[in-house]
Amino acid sequence: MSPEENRRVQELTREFDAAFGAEPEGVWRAPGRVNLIGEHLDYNNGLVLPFAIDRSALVAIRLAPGREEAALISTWSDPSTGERARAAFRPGALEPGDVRGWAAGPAGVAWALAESTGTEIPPFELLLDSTVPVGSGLSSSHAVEVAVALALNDLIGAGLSRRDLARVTQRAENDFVGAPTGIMDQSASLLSTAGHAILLDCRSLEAEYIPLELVDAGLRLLVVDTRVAHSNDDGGYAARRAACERGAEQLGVGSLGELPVDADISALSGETRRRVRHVLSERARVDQAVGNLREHRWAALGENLTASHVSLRDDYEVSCPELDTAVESLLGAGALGARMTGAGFGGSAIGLVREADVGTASSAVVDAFGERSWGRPRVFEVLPGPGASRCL
Ligand code: GAF
Repeated sequence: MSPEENRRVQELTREFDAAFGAEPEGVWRAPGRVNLIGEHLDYNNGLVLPFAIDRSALVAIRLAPGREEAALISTWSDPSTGERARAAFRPGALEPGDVRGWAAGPAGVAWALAESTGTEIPPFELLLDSTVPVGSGLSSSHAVEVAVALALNDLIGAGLSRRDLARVTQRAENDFVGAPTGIMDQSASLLSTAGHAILLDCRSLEAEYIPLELVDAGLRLLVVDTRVAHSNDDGGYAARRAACERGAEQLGVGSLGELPVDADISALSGETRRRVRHVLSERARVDQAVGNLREHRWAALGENLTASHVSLRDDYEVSCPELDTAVESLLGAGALGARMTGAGFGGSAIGLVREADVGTASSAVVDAFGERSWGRPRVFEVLPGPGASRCL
């Protein structure tokens, strides 16, 4: 845990005591993620290459069986007002759709954990804080769900493994929150190790750890949070997923992951063909990127990232003007490569930038947004951090 996280844990514990009149039973942290490459491949049974970032959700929790309802407080959902958001629900009587907004994730996890283990979840008191910007495409909501899942798993003694917990949090997202997401984000948060990207097989959840030795090579990964809020439950994500399923069916396979990357897709047409073309070309780029990363071929890795963006923009059609402008500005300022990361439709872009170019690249993006009268983007560096853990 970093000194900064340590400070946040102490502060959260103090605030928990002030809010609930008792110490928490523990504090758990779960990081957000950046996906280096392999976008929209998880629900197509492909390989993805994310890493946990050095920004995290923290939850302090205490089981409180004497209460009628779980009581939740968040310092995170609306940092602009500085006000604490509050929510309450009965963990033993939850049905999908019952809880909306920021508390839907924690409620969904309680529901999915109970459904998966047959254990009744007692009411609890929870205080949440996060440094993963909300709606930034850096897996802010998955980080919260993973922290809550780890905490409840420990506190009720469910004994689920990290891979089981990834499936529980996916169930919470899919069946309770109503977002038809894949399994990459929670797996990255649960399975990452510091200093590495994780080459994750999204069907088996087998992971291979690839050292991400950017800093030694004089490189940095910049994140541009466009502040165009993105959401995975507003139809665009589900439509992409449906197009992939349609394409697989028309090509006579159960999933696009079963096809060779050079499969003949001429039987497909229009939108379905473009979506499938992205999935196959992205799978090939993941293989190339892993080779380039292992061999420290940084320029070639940069080209993989930029080609991924072009495919997401033109074939998968999940980019937006702000993401395209971020990518073009980064490249114009000398980035080796840049792409949107995450689902798209807003959220964040990343750039692989030489250390000496960090200032110029950041200013180029901010200036480009200013010229278009868009809100100021948040630009910051990320490092590959450790996966989720108990910190108290
Ligand atoms: C979102 C989803 F939550 C992931 O499962 C994944 O599909 C990603 O978009 C796109 O690669 O983050």
